[in-house]
Parts: sequence; C-alpha cells; structure tokens
Amino acid sequence: MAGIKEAKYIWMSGKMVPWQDAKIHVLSHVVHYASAVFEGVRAYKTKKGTAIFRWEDHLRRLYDSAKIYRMEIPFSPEELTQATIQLIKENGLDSCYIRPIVYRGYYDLGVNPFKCPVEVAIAVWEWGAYLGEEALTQGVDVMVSSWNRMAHNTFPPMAKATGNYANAQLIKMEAVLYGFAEGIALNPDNTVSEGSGENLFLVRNGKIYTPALESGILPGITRDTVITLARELGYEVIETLIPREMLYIADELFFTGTAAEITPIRSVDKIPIGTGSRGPVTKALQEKLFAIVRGEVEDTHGWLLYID
Ligand code: PPE
Repeated sequence: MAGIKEAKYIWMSGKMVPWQDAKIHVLSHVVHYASAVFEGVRAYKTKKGTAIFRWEDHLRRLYDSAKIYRMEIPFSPEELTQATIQLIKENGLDSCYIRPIVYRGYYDLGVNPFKCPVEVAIAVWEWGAYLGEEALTQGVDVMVSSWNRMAHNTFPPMAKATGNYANAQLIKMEAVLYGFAEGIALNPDNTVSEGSGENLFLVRNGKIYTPALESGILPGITRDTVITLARELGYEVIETLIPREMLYIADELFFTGTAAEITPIRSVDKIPIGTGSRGPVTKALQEKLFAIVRGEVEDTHGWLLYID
C-alpha cells in the first residue's frame, strides 16, 4: 500500500484517468532533467461546501513558473480551473490537497527541452498535517541546514520548479537523519531563506519579520496570507534580510505553507525559541487563518473559490 492516500482519478491532459493508470514513459524529459513546474493548493470543507483556498494566486504562480522555464501551458487557466473542480467532485473529496504539475513529456532525450511536449496533470488527495499532527500546537524542532539555498541566478527560487526540490531534499534528509522535523537553509550570503517546503516568519519585540523576496525564497501564497492577516491584526511586518543568529533570539518562529499551514517552531539547533512552545502571535495568526479557510468568518479578500 502506498503512503499517499490514493483517490480515484487523476486528470491528465484533458482526461480523467484511474489513479493506478496515471503513468508516463520512463524516458520522458522530466524524469531526466527535472523539466517541470508545479503547485500545491488546499481545498477545505466549509458550511457552504468545499472551497479552494487562493486558487487564482496559485494558478498565477504556476503560469509564472512555466514562463520562467519557457514552457507554454497548453490549457487556459479557465480550463485548469474547471478540470480541478470536476476532479475534486469526481473523487468525492470535501477537503483535499491539489497538485497540478506541468512537465515535459516523451519525445527525445538531451538537455534541450523544446521538442518535448508540455503536458499537464492534476492530482487531488487527502493530506493531513505536513509536519505531524501535534506540530500545529506543540511546534517542531529544526536545525539550520549545512546546505545552502540556491542563488537566484542558478535555479530561480521564485519558480516552483521540480529541480529546486533536489536542494530541498538535501535539506530535508539531513534534518530528518539528525532527528529534526525540518531544516532551515541559509542563502549563499548566509542570510536566512526558508525551510525545505515552507516560508519562515520571526517575531521579536512585537514586530514580525520574514525573509524578503531576494532571500532565495518561493513567494509563498501562505506567506502573503500571513503578511496580510498580521497587518490586519495591527502588527508591523518587515520583509528584509535576516541574519542566522536572529533565529535563536526570536520570541516566536513559525513556518508557513500550503501543506504546513502555520506550524510553530519551538527550537533551532537545540536552542529553545522564546518560551519553547507556541507563542501568542503564532496562535492568533493560526486562529485567523483557520477561521477563514473553514469559512467561519467573512471572506473579505475573496480567497475562497467554492466548487458548487
Ligand atoms: N517554500 C517552498 C520551498 C515550498 O515548497 C513551499 C510550498 C513554500 C515555501 C510555501 O508556499 P505556499 O504553499 O504557496 O504558501 N511547499 C509545498 C509542498 C512541498 C512538498 O510537496 O513537500 C506546499 O506546501 O504545498
């Protein structure tokens, strides 16, 4: 049995394919040269039915990632939206993770990707808490990775490209083998970037800091959500370069991401952060985010796309 919670169908370039049959050729360009860009989105159960959180923003980032890699997505945003809604319905899921992926398929090998077809697949499945069930309340223990994040002019971090996750895997494997839940990578200039699959926030003296876009980060949709919500709660949010040692002396630290949502960090390199448990700012932001995604408060930003 697979670790992933299998659903019934996967959408592949226009067709609903049974989960077990959603296959590509082993000589597809993507397998050899990481020629793919993707997204990770969540749909939540609300009183008014299933709602996809910030779908348009994720879609925009998918087309942006493809643009950077000179890939032309052979479907319009409207087509991908309809495909996703239909897929969630046909799989009978009321909350799920959504993984659209755009990849170079089978035609020829060799680095030059241009002749290989650009194909699209979308999968949906149930995915629980990314860093463990207790992580959302108890927080996680993390380390500063010995691996750096890639520089902007190497593998552009703003593109959510599969190749970037070779670096992410080095960070994650090291952390896991050393007994930590996650690693935080520094940039080549030694400022802080992000976790292997999450953005990072820091609270100190009542102000909130997060690495700026030039810090080798993915421009996270949850990051943007948290910046918006924190400002609404009256906090000053500063996007800047963050030196490593700021991590250790933070009052609170937390990760953000579609999969990780808002996950508190309770220690870095075995140094307890603040009181060593989830802090009040982290908790307030979690409560605000969860109330919005579950449709419990008014969706003033138009962030929810109801599928019915
Ligand atoms: N940084 C990285 C490197 C990253 O992969 C993610 C998402 C984020 C930041 C947060 O971005 P956003 O989801 O838009 O707030 N990581 C995805 C899953 C990683 C994985 O497949 O594992 C995710 O959270 O969906």
